[in-house]
Amino acid sequence: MTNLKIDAARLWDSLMETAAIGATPDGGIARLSLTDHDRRARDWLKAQCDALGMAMIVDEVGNMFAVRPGRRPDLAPIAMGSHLDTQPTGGKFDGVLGVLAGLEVLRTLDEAGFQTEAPLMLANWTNEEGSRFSPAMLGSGIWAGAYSRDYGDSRTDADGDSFGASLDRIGWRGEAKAGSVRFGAMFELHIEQGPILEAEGRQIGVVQGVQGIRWFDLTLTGTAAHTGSTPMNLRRNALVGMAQVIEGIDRIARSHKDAVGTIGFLQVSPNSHNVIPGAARATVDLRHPEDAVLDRMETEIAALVVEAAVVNGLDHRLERVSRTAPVVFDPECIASVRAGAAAAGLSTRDMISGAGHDAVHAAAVAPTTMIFVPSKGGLSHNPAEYTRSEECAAGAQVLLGAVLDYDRRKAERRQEARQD
Ligand code: HGY
Ligand code: MN
Ligand code: MN
Repeated sequence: MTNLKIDAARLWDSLMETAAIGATPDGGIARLSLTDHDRRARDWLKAQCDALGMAMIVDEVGNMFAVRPGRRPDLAPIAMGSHLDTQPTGGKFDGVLGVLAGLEVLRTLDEAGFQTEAPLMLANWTNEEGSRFSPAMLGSGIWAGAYSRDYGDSRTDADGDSFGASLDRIGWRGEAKAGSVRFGAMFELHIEQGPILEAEGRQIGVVQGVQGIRWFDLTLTGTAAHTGSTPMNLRRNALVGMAQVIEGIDRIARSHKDAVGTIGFLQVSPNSHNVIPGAARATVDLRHPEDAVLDRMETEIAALVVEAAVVNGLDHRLERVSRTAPVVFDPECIASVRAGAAAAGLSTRDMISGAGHDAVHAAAVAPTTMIFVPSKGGLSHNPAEYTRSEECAAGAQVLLGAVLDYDRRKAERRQEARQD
């Protein structure tokens, strides 16, 4: 392992510089996918990659891939990456740390004049959060073939604006076919977004995989009517039905060990003081490490929806919008993360990810793994999200070490194969 060291101050400066793009008064970031803020962050990243002389490939759903040549242009690149879009109540680190740590690795190698055998790649994936356009991890999902480009383009936000029109409006639809840009491995550094590393005083999470995730669109339809002149027994109140579903989903999730279930998005129509809600729309988010448990939860929730609809005289539609099975990351990539952490003298903890990441879809196509650093108070998707500078630097140092270790191991493997 080389004794190359990332520049912690430069990484922190880049984090704070990009945090200004879409900054909110409470110290967070609201940089929703395919908005002008997203465009400015993309423009910023491209300028940094241009300064390093890296060619940038952009695919037809806006995924960005910057390439640093290696000694062997014939080899598949080793990728690093994550996402620049945020939640509306986003923090300064979710996603962006993984992109900027990859940039810091490239800057460090460039300064040292160090060339890897395989090319290196830095990826920024479109629409990871899925807040403005559901589902989450949409750009990497289209790249991996989980969704079509047309499906992605058709997704609309709460105002009815489409993914496709928004991507064209910000001018970041590239020429490359989605999925045409390939890499040989991907390492994603990310904040843990949970309490474990901090609680156990461990510096690096060696991520083994990601739990299963399912999102559903739920619509309950009743009758909008006057709140003053409609007797209670004649109402078809969609919001009352939705309230019963919301409470029921929380109860069902609590009844399955290690499961989580949430309704985080709710639209009420017409949302007027003196009109009985005629329609209610929500997104259901279910997660668990085992698909079989998610199957059982899905069955229970479908029955819950029918019951709430019958009791309140409502029409109902429950549509599964996305489903990612539990993912197990690549053992060789994990071994390189361990080597990177050991070289940096950092304590580690094996864990699986509660949150979804683009690495979920990357893992379907190429050997992939993730590296976690602690989140203060386990908080994320909140303006108070925080990871200390030295923790960000530790993660970037492990990312550097892992990529170099992986490059070296692969070169040794090729050498051995030639000698056989
Ligand atoms: O939903 C997730 O887990 C990720 O933050 N998009
Ligand atoms: Mn993220
Ligand atoms: Mn997130």
